[in-house]
Amino acid sequence: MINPLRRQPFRSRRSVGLVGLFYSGKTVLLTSLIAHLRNHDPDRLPLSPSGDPVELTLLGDLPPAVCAERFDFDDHYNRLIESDWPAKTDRLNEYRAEYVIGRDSWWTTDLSLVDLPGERLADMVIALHPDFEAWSDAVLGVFRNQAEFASIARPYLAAVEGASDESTILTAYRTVLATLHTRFMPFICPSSFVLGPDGVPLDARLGDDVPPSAEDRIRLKADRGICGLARAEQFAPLPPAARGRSPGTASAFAERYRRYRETLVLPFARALGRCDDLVVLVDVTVLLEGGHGMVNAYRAFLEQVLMYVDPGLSPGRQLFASAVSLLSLGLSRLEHVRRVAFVATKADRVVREDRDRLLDLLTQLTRPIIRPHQVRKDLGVEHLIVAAVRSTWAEPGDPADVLRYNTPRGEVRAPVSRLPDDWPDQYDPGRFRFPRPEPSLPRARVKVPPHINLDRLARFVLGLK
Ligand SMILES: Nc1nc2c(ncn2[C@@H]2O[C@H](COP(=O)(O)OP(=O)(O)OP(=O)(O)O)[C@@H](O)[C@H]2O)c(=O)[nH]1
Ligand SMILES: [Mg+2]
Repeated sequence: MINPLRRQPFRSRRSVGLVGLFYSGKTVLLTSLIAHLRNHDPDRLPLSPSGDPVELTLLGDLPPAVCAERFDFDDHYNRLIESDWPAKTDRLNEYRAEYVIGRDSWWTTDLSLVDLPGERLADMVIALHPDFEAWSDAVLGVFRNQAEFASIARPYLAAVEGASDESTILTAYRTVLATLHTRFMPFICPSSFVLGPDGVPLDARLGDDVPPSAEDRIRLKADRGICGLARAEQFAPLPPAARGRSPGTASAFAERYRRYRETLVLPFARALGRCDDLVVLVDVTVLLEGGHGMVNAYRAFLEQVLMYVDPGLSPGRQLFASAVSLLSLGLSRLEHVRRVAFVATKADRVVREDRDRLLDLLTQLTRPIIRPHQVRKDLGVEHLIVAAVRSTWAEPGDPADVLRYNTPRGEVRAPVSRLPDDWPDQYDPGRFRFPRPEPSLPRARVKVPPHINLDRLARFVLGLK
């Protein structure tokens, strides 16, 4: 867009999607980043790697363009100031604003940052498959091929072999999802099971009397969770033989699957696919705490996300992108992801001496998944470690495995696991432990949150070198 009456007559548009599992730190990252961008201090958030003081100026907030909901910055920031982390996200939302980078620029940047509930990412496998049959085969394939899933899914596969009635099949599938949820395995599809179509999380559906035994908890979750747009709209994956044996159930499931995909999945999947850049958050500390089953599940899920988004420009698409840009004098662009940053979040949960190891673990996990995209297409990839709100510290003389943080009740000294050089071959939940600090932020709004490497992420998001 060109406005000759303005000092900056040109406006460029950028949209960046934040993706990552629930609890991976997307909303905190966005809140801290926006606080820095709005109140930019080149000393605290250097935007030039060479150290030149590049200033960023906010011209004003804009209404969302990628989705309907506005990112509630004030609410999230106020909670952080009160030493409370932001509430979990229950729908797609967006922060959009116009900035000028530097003093003499002719350009403004219309920047959109898109946040989403992490649970919905597990539905990327639905976005990827327009047909219920293909989705069934893909999901059951993951269940069969991965040892962690296979034992959990076995009773379900046996149940579909022997039963043709809908209710038995759905109860058996919900039991699989309830077991995955209880074991913190992030491959719960459809995601409506853990985050209802109305945005109500499964935990809120369980009520106050959650049973202490894992089996009873699984039974309760299987009873309360919903696999579809509503109770009467549920579906579950069916193997080919079961589809042949019960065509009525298969076609009912296929119809409900189609409605679910169109209503709940495609709006956010398309929004992500149209972003210029993706920031993929990986909470390495939680993957270490959760055991090797969680890492395997995470890999399977990340593969599905990248398969749908298909980041990078193939030679054909690149040609098309250049033509679009040329014909519109560079003011319009092909809407497709061209760069991906993998970010290990919450870097303040590990000791300073382990930050290089954190980066190594992130790279080891994501490189094999992104490399096939990089080899075939023009795609920028970065790996970073970041703490959006650095909430821990160590004093000189502290043991090498201790971090301190503040709570309203006083200072805490917490033990911290040291990071391994490589992902261990096998490890159970509980072998690694990291502190869960409360956020400590300056209360004066002219101050900005303390961070680790947020400046590098800001450069990525703003498209600066
Ligand atoms: N120590 C530390 N903890 C953090 C940081 N960022 C996030 N956390 C922790 O991670 C939790 C989840 O962060 P969110 O930003 O809400 O996670 P999310 O990815 O938006 O999660 P969903 O909304 O459920 O998808 C917070 O409640 C904190 O406990 C950080 O920079 N440092
Ligand atoms: Mg969130």
